[in-house]
Amino acid sequence: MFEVFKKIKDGFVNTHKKLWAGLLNPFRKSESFASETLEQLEANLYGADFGPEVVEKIMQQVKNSDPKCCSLLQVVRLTLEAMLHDSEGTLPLAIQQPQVVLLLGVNGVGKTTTAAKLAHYLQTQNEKVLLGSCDTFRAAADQQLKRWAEQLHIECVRSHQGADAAAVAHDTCQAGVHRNYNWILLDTAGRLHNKTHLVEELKKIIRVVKKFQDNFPQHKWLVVDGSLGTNSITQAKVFHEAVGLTGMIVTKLDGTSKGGAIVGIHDQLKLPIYFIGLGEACDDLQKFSYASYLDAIIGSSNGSSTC
Ligand SMILES: Nc1nc2c(ncn2[C@@H]2O[C@H](COP(=O)(O)OP(=O)(O)OP(=O)(O)O)[C@@H](O)[C@H]2O)c(=O)[nH]1
Ligand SMILES: [Mg+2]
Repeated sequence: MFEVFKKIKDGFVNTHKKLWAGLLNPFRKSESFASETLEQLEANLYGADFGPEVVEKIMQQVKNSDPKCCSLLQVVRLTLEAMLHDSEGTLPLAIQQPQVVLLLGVNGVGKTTTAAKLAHYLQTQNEKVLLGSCDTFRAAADQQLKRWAEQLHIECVRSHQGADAAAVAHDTCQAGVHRNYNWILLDTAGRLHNKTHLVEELKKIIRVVKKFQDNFPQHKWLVVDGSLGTNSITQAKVFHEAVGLTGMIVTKLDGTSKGGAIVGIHDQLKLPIYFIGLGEACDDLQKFSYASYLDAIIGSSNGSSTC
């Protein structure tokens, strides 16, 4: 447990620095918050990429709070806790029905790597996992997932370059259902959210998968590159409108100074965050816990209840 938190803390160290730079003793209660302190906090919040709406909400709370009762750090933490209380996705583990996950998102955000990491995570939870390589667009994509699957000893349904992605999704579900897999993870080709015909392809995959069972795919998760910060909100909205997303995975948060984007993205989309990616290795995927995230970027919650 300690190791897991260390990884999260290390991953968000730059966000932590960005958030508290130039703010002296943000954990101390005082007579009043100096105007320079408020200006610095606001600049830092923008720097850590919380996004304008979240910054506005935090600044409002700070201005409405009593500095004699609450330190700056406590107000920020409590405000973010309230915004994130419903942000954690819960995985339905150890259940009868196969769970189909469609991983989608724009090019290079980390879908294929995340499919492998997620498969590895589920294996550690004693779940039986099948991968489907529905990125038939690039030959290299299929090879990438094949390598991961071999390394992790996980079965992977594949086809050839140029094959119909929906047909691969179909074959994967067929194999998964007949052979009693618990999880069927479908990696898809990166596509720009504004390229309508590519988004149509995604809809076709969903239609085909639905034929197996009406509630397939139960999970349509957008993979978002966390290092791009709140810039990802626009693409996320387009995908959400097109396919009705059920959750998100935010990748590449290791080393980013834009870790505040997690709050900004969740605030705008209200989608649960299932996992965060903190590196390129198969065990660099962590279940999203808002408490651990806030511990990493702000500090422990000790004393916040006195506010
Ligand atoms: N540092 C870091 N790198 C990551 C993370 N997740 C993925 N990557 C790297 O990001 C690059 C792109 O990852 P892919 O998994 O190929 O991304 P993709 O979305 O499948 O890409 P396309 O299929 O081309 O759309 C690779 O070099 C990965 O190793 C992460 O959490 N942290
Ligand atoms: Mg890929």
